[in-house]
Amino acid sequence: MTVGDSVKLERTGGDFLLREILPRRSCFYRLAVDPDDMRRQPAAANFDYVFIMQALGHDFNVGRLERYLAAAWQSGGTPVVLLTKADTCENTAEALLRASETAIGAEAYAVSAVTGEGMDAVRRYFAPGSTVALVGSSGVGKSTLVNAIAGRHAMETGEVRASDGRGRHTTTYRRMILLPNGARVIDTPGMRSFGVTAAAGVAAAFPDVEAVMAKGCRFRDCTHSGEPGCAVSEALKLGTLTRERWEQYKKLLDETERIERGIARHDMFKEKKKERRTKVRRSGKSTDDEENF
Ligand SMILES: Nc1nc2c(ncn2[C@@H]2O[C@H](COP(=O)(O)OP(=O)(O)O)[C@@H](O)[C@H]2O)c(=O)[nH]1
Ligand SMILES: [Mg+2]
Ligand SMILES: [Zn+2]
Repeated sequence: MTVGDSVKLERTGGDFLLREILPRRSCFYRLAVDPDDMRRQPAAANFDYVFIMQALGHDFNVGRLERYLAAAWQSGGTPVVLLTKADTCENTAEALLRASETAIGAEAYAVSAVTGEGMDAVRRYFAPGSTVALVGSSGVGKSTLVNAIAGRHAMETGEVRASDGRGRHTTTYRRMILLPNGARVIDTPGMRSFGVTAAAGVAAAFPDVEAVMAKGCRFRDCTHSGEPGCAVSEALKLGTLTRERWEQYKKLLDETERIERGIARHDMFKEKKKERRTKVRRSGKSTDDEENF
């Protein structure tokens, strides 16, 4: 279960029992990579838009933007790119152009919570009944944006730490905010790892490359590395596809396939582990033994 989920509850006496997580109309996944686990982990569900947020300056990164875009297109929501902290950047136009070129089919804006730049455009996404999920690294201004949109201090911002004598810990906070007009916003905590976990997302993030591939190469098993009649080579020569986009597409697809294989391997491993436990249980050994697997 994740933030934004709708669930079916059943009343049992004074308690409620979670019966079912209702089907999600959209879901943004991150990649959980523990030493002994690798899986898709839902980070937010049932939103209409995904705001991919990067701070102008050091945080702005095209490669990371592409990864977020692939994951966002795959989520079922509509990606929107926000370059935040425009007030701190001398040349927002250049970065905005780069972002727009990268995010084909998505809107991109430079915004500032300090000067209010771009905020009118952002507000339009918060129509009554609409849900927006915010994704991006820690510190890019997600919570600040929520507060600006909500017009009140709904989220803690900055270094969200408090001390209560038992050491520092992150303050707990609500992650889905209902705005007065009925729009909702989901604030996700900064993601250290996220992953594009299906090739479909990569295809959606690179419609320019997909269009070239759709033309078809002379050989059905073309590797696009210099064969005659290759649509990709031709597009690269004509300049209708840039070398950078093509290289990034291949890289991301490669990475995605590796992740998919990794998840499949871990799934198989978990399945085998379960089978072994079942066998142990059948053979009547004590449950203590199960812990050894
Ligand atoms: N200059 C400037 N600082 C901002 C802006 N938005 C957020 N910040 C600051 O960036 C820091 C991190 O913001 P926060 O909203 O907590 O980021 P989050 O981790 O993505 O939720 C805070 O100190 C904010 O005051 C902005 O538009 N301009
Ligand atoms: Mg925050
Ligand atoms: Zn080819």
